[in-house]
This record gives sequence, structure tokens and C-alpha cells, in this order.
Amino acid sequence: SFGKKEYEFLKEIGIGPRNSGCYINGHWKGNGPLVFSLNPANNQTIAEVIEASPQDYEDGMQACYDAAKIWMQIPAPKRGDIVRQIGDALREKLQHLGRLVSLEMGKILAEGIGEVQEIIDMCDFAVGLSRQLNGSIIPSERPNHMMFEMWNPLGVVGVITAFNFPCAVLGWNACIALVCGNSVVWKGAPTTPLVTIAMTKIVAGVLEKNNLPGAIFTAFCGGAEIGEAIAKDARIPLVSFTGSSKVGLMVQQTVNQRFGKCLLELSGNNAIIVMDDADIELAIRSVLFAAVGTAGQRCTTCRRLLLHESVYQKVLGQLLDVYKQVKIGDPLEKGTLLGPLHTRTSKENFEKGIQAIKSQGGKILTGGSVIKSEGNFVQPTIVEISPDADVVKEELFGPVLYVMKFQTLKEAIEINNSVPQGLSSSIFTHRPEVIFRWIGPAGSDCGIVNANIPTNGAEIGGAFGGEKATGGGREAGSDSWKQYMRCSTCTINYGSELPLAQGINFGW
Ligand code: UN1
Repeated sequence: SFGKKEYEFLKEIGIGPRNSGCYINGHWKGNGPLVFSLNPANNQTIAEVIEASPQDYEDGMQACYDAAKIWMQIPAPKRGDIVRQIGDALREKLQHLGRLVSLEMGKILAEGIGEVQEIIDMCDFAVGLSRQLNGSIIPSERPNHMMFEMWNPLGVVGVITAFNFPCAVLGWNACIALVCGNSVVWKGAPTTPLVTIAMTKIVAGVLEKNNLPGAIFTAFCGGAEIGEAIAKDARIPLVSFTGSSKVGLMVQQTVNQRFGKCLLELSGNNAIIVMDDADIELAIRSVLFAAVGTAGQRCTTCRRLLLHESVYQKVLGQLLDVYKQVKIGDPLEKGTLLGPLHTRTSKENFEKGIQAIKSQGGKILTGGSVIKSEGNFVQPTIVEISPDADVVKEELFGPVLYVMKFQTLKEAIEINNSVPQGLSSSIFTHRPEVIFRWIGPAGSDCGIVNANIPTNGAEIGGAFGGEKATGGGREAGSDSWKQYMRCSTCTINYGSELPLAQGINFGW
């Protein structure tokens, strides 16, 4: 099937019919299992990939560890210039890479291109950051003493990403890790190996052009064994993991056992609250993007819609109309809004989820079925259900939206906060007193707290992440970079006396 015309563009981003899935010490290798990259729209093979063996991991990891020592000696703004070149190389291939994301992951082309744009934005952000890894100077209580902070690289940063954002989440972590002076070891999702290979080829090309060791960026296609090896590896002081809360907890426990640090981006269960004074049209457009975008497979997907009783019928009626017009189909085709779920397993999980919803008293208002086809297509679904049902507390990774009614703001906030996860949330209102209560201590308990925009589609400039079972990590913008470095507090005595802090007289 690789000969197909629609796959021709793959050659231009370095993908062939059979690909080595590991970038080890500047060379492409792979001695592990042979896997197939499948197109979620028809479950046909796009190309073959040879994954990492345990020995591949060891070889790659050791080279990456050694390369960190070279990379951390290069001044930060010079490292920034390398990341700038990576951004430029990505810009040149934006359309092709976006197409690959769409083809292999299954999200619609606009979102595939958007995702590559997100990593380009991260490169730009990281370039600026490379001149701003500033520490503070702190007034010392002692004469002729100076106290300040010095930020140094950690060494190697491990990045384990998920299928739903096969390249943007790499960008959040790797762009920052690299300007901070760390080498990167990346394991992409087992079901998106072609994106892993294509992205790595872009980075590798820039490193080669600059005569830098390829091992600064080491990548493995592989499954849970490679992820586990990264979590256990004491050569990796920081592991950034994106995935389910269940697996995230295992990663955290393993990394903590060796006193390593973790950055976790785990499950979400995000709500949109529509108040009585909301701009209904804005709310409907937002809910559509938040609940149907990426076929409900973003961690920021809106899964719960909380409607004030006075607008309940109106919003629900309009939303049901809009849902019936959603064009389902090939994600690469113009006009498609809802592509397939990523894998056959995702489709099965959707079916199981619908069964659970029905058995727990949920009423399917629209959708609720898989679509008979070669691909993993399901209907966009709206369910009326109690906020207390067990299924509502879980993350069903698909386009299923739970609607519920509330009377007061207090009640809406309680429902918003009543799930184990705490990633994203949004309220629709014009009243400043509502917005400020929403973002304050008695408001949303999430890491992302919005007003009058969807729960998803965050910009990279802010720190991204969530509380509770979402894992507590913060990635991408703001001061997330501090987690990719170690801070030394330095006190320098430039006098000839030895005054002690707290005025201690240790006399002799
Ligand atoms: C994710 O689903 O893992 O805010 C990340 C968003 C995107 C990132 C989502 N910028 O929806």
C-alpha cells in the first residue's frame, strides 16, 4: 500500500516503506520487533517500523548521557540558535508534517497542521528563553557577601509522549530541555512511529549540519518496555510522561524510587459551564471544538457540559442540531470535522463506554454508535446523565459529551471540582464577579481555568498542566523551564572576615 499516491509526500519527510525506528548516537537503527503503522481511517498499513531492542536502548541511552556533557558546555543562546534552526526546518515541512500527523493519528488536517505549528511556536519561545534563563541576586545579611541563584542543566531529560499529540508535546518538553542544556531521550507512542521518525529526522538534520553529536537527541520507537527502562534509568534525572493517570502513577512511583523527578500530564475530565447570561452562540461553537475536535481524544477535551437551568433547553436544542451536521469522514478530506478514533481498541473502548453509560442511567440524546466501516469511526455523542454516575468520573477517550443541569454558580463549581482529574475548565458568562470567583480560591480547582473560550486549544505561552489525578506537571510556557534545570544557591564571600548567618558566634 506504500505505493499509493496519497502516501507519496512521505518520501519528502524521510519515511520509506520500512523504517529503522531508533536514532542512536547519530545513526538510524532498530533491532527490536517489526510493527506496522496503521491509517485509522481504514486500518491499512502505511509503512513498517523496526522498534528498539533492549540493547538499542542501552546503546542509545549511554551515548545520550555522554552527549549531555558536551551540550551543556555550549552557551545557552548558542543552544537557542540550534533550536531556532529546528523551528525553521519544521516551518519548511509544516504542510507535509501536518499531513503525516493527520494520516497516522487520525485528527483532521487543520488540527494536524495546528499541532506542528504548536511545536514551531515552542521553538520560537525556547529561542527567546535561551537568553533569559535568569537567576536572582539576593541581598546577603553578611558584609562583603553576595548571594545568587545559578541555573544549571540536569543532564538527560526523558520524554514519553502519547498518540494524541505525537509531536506538540515533544515540543513542549524537548525545546525547553534543549535550550536549558540537557540532551533528550524521546520515546513516542507505539502507534505513531512515523511521526516520531519524521520529527527526529528534522532534529537530526540540524544537529548534523552544525557538527554536533546526534546523541544530543536520541529517539526510540517502542512500547512499554522502553518506557519502563526510561523510568528506571538513574541516568535520567527528569522524566516527562504524558498518558493516562493509571500509567502515570506507575511511572511516578518508579522514578521516585530512584529519587528522580517527574513531570506528569495525565488524564483530564474537563467541564464547560454555561451561565444564564452567556453568549450562547460562542458557547455552542466552543463546545463543538472542545468535545468533537480530535474526535474527543485531547486531554483537554470537554467531557462535561454544565448548563444553567434557564438556558438548558435552548443550548441543548441548538447543540443537538449542530451535532447532526458534523461531517464525519477521512481526516484529510476538506470539510471533515470528525475523523476516526486512533485505533480499533479505542473504538472498542467507546462501545464499552456507551454500554456502561446506559447501565448507569445515562440517556443517549444523539450518537452512541460506532459507524460500520474499515476505519475506527464513531458517532459524536451527547448523553444526559447525573454528575454522580461513575462513568462521569472517568475519562472516556472519545467524542462523548455528558450534559447536566445546575441552578447556582456554587453548585456548578462543585460539580466542576467533583471529579478526580483537574486539567482544564471554562465558564461562559459576562459578569466579572462570576469570572473572578471562578478563578479564585473558591473557584475551579483545575490547572487551566478559562472564561468564554473552549477547554482545549491552549496557547504555548502559558504553563500547561493540571492538578489532582492529572499529575501536577506544568509544561510549555511561563516558568516551566525551571523544572528542566537545577538551581544552585551560591553565596560568595569576597571579604577577609567570616561573619556567620543568624549572627552566630562560633568563637575561638
Ligand atoms: C493533550 O491533549 O495532550 O490545549 C495536549 C490543547 C493543546 C494540547 C493538548 N494545545 O488542547
